[in-house]
Amino acid sequence: MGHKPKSEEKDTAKLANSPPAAVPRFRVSQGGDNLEYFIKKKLSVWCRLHNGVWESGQIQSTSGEKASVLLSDGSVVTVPTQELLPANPDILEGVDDLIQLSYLNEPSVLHNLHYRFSQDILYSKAGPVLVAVNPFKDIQLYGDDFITAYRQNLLDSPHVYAVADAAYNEMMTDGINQSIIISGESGAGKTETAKIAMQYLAAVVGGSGGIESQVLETSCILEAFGNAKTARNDNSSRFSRVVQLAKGERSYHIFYQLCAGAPSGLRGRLRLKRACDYTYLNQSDCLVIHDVDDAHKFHMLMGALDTVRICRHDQEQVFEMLAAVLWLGNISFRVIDHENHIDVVADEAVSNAACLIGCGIQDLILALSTHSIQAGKEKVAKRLTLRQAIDTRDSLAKFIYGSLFDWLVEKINLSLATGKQHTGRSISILDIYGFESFKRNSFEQFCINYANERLQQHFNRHLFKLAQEEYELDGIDWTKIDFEDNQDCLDLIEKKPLGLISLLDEESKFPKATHLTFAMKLKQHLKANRCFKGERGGAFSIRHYAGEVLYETGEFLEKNRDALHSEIVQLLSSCTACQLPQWFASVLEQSEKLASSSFQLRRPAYQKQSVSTKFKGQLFKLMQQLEGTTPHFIRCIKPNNKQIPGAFEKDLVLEQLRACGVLEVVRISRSGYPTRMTHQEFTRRYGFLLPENNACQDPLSMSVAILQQFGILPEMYQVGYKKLYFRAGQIGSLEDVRKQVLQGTLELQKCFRGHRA
Ligand code: AD9
Ligand code: MG
Repeated sequence: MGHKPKSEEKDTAKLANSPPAAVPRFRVSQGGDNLEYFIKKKLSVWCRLHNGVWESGQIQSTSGEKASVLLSDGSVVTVPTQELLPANPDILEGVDDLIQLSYLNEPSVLHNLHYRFSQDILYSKAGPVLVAVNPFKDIQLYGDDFITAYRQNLLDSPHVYAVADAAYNEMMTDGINQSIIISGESGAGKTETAKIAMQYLAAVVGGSGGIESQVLETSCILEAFGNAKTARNDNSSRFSRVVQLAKGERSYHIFYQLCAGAPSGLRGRLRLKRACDYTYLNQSDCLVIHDVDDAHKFHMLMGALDTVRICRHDQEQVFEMLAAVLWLGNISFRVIDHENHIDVVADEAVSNAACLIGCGIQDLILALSTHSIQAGKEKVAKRLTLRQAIDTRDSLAKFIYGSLFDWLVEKINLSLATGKQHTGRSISILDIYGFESFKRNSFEQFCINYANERLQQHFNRHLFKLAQEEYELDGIDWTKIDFEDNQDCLDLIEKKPLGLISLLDEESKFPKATHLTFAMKLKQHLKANRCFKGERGGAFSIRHYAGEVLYETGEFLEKNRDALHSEIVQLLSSCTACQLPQWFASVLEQSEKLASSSFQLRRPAYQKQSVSTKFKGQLFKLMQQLEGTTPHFIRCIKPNNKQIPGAFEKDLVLEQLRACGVLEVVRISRSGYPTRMTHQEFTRRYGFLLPENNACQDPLSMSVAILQQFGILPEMYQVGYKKLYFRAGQIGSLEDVRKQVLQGTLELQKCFRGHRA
């Protein structure tokens, strides 16, 4: 039975709200505070220097509030004592799981990851979370031998394979769907990690008829269509970058691959030119990626499309749509009056685009230059201004590309599903963009951070559930510890009718609205929420779980509207020559119908949902799917911004550990009982410290005897059926006594007198 001091419940609850300091409360240090204990024992500490960097060292002396510390490089510094934190004993150097550390302060966590990284150990655990640090070089950690070793439990060090294996086993034994949720910032290694997990799963389920290679080939296809070169990653997973690029970045790989690698027959049919001839591609002065052969990649892609059984006819249609997008980008406009109204320049760009989409040239010209509005019973065509025409053209291009991507994913899924025996169980791998905070943040960052906020809630709730379940199973009375839920922030964004998205939608529909009226509206309605702050110049900030982010409202309204005129949708549905445009239009119409019926509103035909509302809907759907799964979390960390091997920038890593919730996991563990040991393990290690007559008891009673003998404060531990649970830091001090006794510097008798005092 659980050994329970009387006042325990109250104490636990109280302590939970203010996590105990990560310094030993061991009574050996009686008569002095904890720092004195550290000084007396000349224990290692972390010492924060002027530049904010933590260095390890040994306290030499103190005077008042200052301590002089001998650093590992031999120099001695004098720092305020509040700049010191306890360091972990040597036996804990480079542990597999950060939670095993006696002191879970930031420098200790960082040091542990760095220590491992410097030995090419990329993976560590933070409790149930796998932390992966990107090496930016090939490390021999993957492939068949490793897969077999993890499959047969010959290896148990943290690895993506171990996570995938756990997911697979749980799916098979519990029959519950699984998910592997991978997050981290751009270039941190999410997509590579997802591929490594897929590689493992494909190998494990392989043998059932070629599915292995098919699954792996899909990532080649999805990468070609979904990835692009950015400033931070040559192979970044991106969305919506068809029409506008920053200098030095590229659009989706597939465009360059097509231009470079299409065989001559196909080139002719697509009226294809070189990448540098297309405005959508040449605007950023970046057409090639170092060490990448686009033509070769195109041939690989065609092979992959064959492998996943996309028929040649469909492949041809895909390429037609890609070429149509490129030609759309070359369509130009001529201003014809001083109100900036335009005509479409009738050149090869329009005729080629029309031909590839499968509509009449005049129909395309009309759709790009006019917009009909209802005037009484009549429809009147109104000429577009230059800005409107460019927006219309670009949204058509984006719409075609976006729909093409969706279509392709659906096709691949169908193809993989045909002819396979279905167990109805699945493992989903989610490669999701991490939290972002730049100098200037706009609508995209808002959407990304909103998604991360939702996932963080999922993460927190799951983590707490896990921790609690374990305590309860072991008979521990564990008063729920308080944790900072981010519901307030989600309410700020999602609530109807007065949440950020609703207000944004409302303002987006209002023709005279500007970013300033939008900012005013936000201030007016949201100022009561503690996560919101109206800022100057039409900006606002949100207090996210990972930090405060300042958003500029500048392009929020335009980006949220992303309007597609009804003319364009009609044009696409009238394309009888090709199947894809019609399919795109019909999907849009259906989703609009669904949206209007679910809101029980009658909307005018084809009025698209706003981007943020659509995003919210997709996020809800995703969360719903995830709720039904057992999640496994992988947090990817980028050790430097230059994509170079070996460099580990502590500040950068620390920032990410905070942003992706790893430090939060650590914090949560600190407020609970992070150190666990079975009674057997505990008595084996510390049993010899007891007087002999105690030694014959059962392990549980012996554990209790040891704890009492050493006067460990009752609020610092709990006794379960199987295990002992310690607050952070407790084992460190027991370890210290053990070491001293073993070294003969502390006599057993003295040690007891000291403890019983
Ligand atoms: V983005 O948000 O899509 O821009 P990711 O997906 O997080 O980003 P990605 O997986 O593409 O990053 O990794 C970036 C680069 O890091 C890769 O191209 C590799 O060169 C490198 N990388 C990542 N993980 C590993 C690894 N386990 N081993 C070796 C790696 N190199
Ligand atoms: Mg990626």
